[in-house]
This record gives sequence, C-alpha cells and structure tokens, in this order.
Amino acid sequence: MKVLVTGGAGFIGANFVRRTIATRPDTDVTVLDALTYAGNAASLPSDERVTLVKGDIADADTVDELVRTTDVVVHFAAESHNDNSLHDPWPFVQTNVIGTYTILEACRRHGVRLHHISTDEVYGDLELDDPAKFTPATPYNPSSPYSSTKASSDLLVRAWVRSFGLEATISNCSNNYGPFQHVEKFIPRQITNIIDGVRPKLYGAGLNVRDWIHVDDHNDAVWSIIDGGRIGETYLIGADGEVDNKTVVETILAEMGFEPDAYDHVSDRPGHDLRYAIDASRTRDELGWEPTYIDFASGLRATIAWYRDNEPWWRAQKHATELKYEQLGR
Ligand code: NAD
Ligand code: TDX
Repeated sequence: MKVLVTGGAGFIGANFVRRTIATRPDTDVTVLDALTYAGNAASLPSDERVTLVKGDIADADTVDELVRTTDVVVHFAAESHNDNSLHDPWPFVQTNVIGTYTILEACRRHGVRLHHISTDEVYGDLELDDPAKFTPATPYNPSSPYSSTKASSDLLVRAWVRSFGLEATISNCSNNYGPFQHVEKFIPRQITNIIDGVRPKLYGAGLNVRDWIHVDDHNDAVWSIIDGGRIGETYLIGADGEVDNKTVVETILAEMGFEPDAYDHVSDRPGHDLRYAIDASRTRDELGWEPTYIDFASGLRATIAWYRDNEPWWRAQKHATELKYEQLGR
C-alpha cells in the first residue's frame, strides 16, 4: 500500500510515519510537508520506505501529482497552535481551509481514499461539572481561529463525501502528548522550561481541563479507521484522560524532582476553552480500538525522559518560541 501523509514532519504525523514503518511492512510512505516552523525533517525515520517531499498542501500541481500515485491520503497538515491563531489567523485560513480544499479536489479527481485528521476543539468547550462528553452528534461550536478553520475543513470533507461521493472518513481527537511535539505546546514547553531552570507558566488559574491521549494511541486509532471505518463517518478518539492544567504542571514538576508549586501563573489565553472531553465509544465498539497508555503519569514520565535525551532535537526551536511568548505576555 502507498500512503501519502500530509504534515508528516509535524508532531503527530511523524509519529504516524514511525509507527507505520515499524508495524506495517507492506506500506510505503510519502510525506508532503511545507516544513514550516512546526515541521522538522529530523523527526522522520531514515528508511528507504519513507520519501519526504517539501511542498505546500495548497499547491494544486504538487498535490495532484502525489495524490494521483497513492492509494490513501492521511491528512495531518495544519497550522495547529491556538496561541498563534490569536496573533495571526491568516495562515490558519490558508492552510487549514484552502489547503484541505486542495487535497479534497485532488482526491476527488483521482478517486483516492482520504482520512482527515481533526480535533475535538471543533465542538467548543464544556462546563467543568457537565456530565456530558463530546460525541459525533455534538453540534460544532468552535471558539478560536484555529478551531474554526479545523471545523471548516471538516465541513468541506463532509460536503465532498455527500456531493461527490468522495471516499473519506474524519477523526476528531483530544490533546496528544508524546515525543517530537513542538516546544510551543503546553507539556513540552513546561518540561523544557524546567530543564532550562525556568519556572513553568500556567495560563490563568490553571483549572482548564484537557483530555490527554498518547500520540501512539491516536495513530493506532487512525489506522483502525483506515482499515475498518465506514466511509462518510466521523470517529472520535480519546482515552478518558481528563486532567486540569494545574495538575499536569504539578505532576511534571514532581516527576522532575521539584516542589509541585514551583510554577508561575501568567495572563490567560483570550477565549480560552474551559474543558474538552471525548466519548470514544463508537471508535471502541465498532473498530475494537483500545488505548494502551492508560496511566497518564507513566506516559508523562516517558515523555520527560524523551525530552531530556533529545535536547538537540528541540534546542534550536526553544529561544524563538519563548521570544514569541514574551511578546504575548505569556
Ligand atoms: P504540528 O504543528 O506539529 O505539525 C503540522 C505539520 O504540518 C508540520 O510539519 C508543518 O510543517 C506542516 N504544514 C503546515 N502547513 C503546511 C502546508 N501549508 N503544507 C504542507 N505542510 C504544512 O501539528 P500536530 O500537533 O502534529 O497536528 C497534526 C494534526 O492533528 C492537525 O491537523 C491538528 O489539527 C490535529 N490534531 C492535533 C492534536 C494535538 O493535540 N496536537 C489533537 C487533535 C488533532
Ligand atoms: O504555556 C502554556 N501554559 C498553559 O497553561 C501553554 C502553551 C498552554 N497552557 C494551557 C492552555 C491549554 O488549556 O494548556 C492547555 C494546553 O495548551 P496547548 O498545548 O496549546 O493545547 P490546546 O490549545 O489545548 O490545543 C491542542 O489540543 C488540540 C493542540 O495544540 C491542538 O492542535 C489540538 O487540536
């Protein structure tokens, strides 16, 4: 099988490529990635079954040629960071909306199967005491330029399935953690701050809840959907990993040998979503998928060890990332 992975030099995409090469000997991978600030060729395995093409998903000619010669497209490429979207929304509209449109048109032209990767943030947020979780029937209600452009891309995929008979599936996953995540994101930012002797930074009171899942569990679910998912369906992916941000920071500090209160509160993110929570029962019941990283603390411990052991991978990004945050006052 030939798989085209867009955004394969980013966090989740690179882990997907690594897992695919390790677990599916019959599959060759082509990565299409623009290598933006978030992409890193060094995240990819060196393997003759992996080819990296540097290019933009909104470039119709490049996309057409690659889609024409593949069996399935797994579409990860996106601008992915909420804080950046609040500072400058345009790249989010360009990549997440126009880029997805370009991928859809190429898949339509060549009759190629698409799996579209999306996020639980399309559903907006939940109250802390709401017993409900997001399901595939939850109405879309995105809050930020990031989540609204991801919601837009999902709606385009749904329309291409209905109107043009495109063979596509969608997954909406909760917050991922694990190796190769950019140091702008919450968990790697705090781990690398602590390594650098800087106190972790908690937005607002730190009561916001995220539903953490290990990136390998996400990617295993993606393969389950490609292998057995029903065309046109939306699958939610989550591992019942709800934790508030304050507890995450305290756990990281304790794991790294510091007092759990050795962090600072900084100004809150505008429009900050309060809580995300996924009901993944369709994905579990229909596809038999189960997460394997059940214990968040041990997954965090392994992630901390990875950042300690792989400083050359993240060091080059750290200074510029913290300069951006300084300008945002966070
Ligand atoms: P990331 O920012 O780490 O990686 C994105 C990758 O896409 C980078 O390699 C970047 O170079 C590439 N890219 C950006 N614009 C491009 C363009 N125009 N053309 C080609 N390549 C381009 O993001 P991530 O965290 O790995 O997220 C991957 C996908 O998963 C996104 O679609 C995101 O919405 C979704 N998602 C992420 C999470 C999470 O917790 N990180 C959770 C659910 C869903
Ligand atoms: O320094 C920080 N301090 C802090 O308290 C940072 C960077 C974040 N936070 C908070 C904000 C969020 O409540 O931590 C939480 C997680 O923040 P991010 O890592 O920026 O993730 P989030 O905004 O929840 O979005 C992530 O999950 C869903 C990904 O970035 C998205 O791509 C994905 O769709």
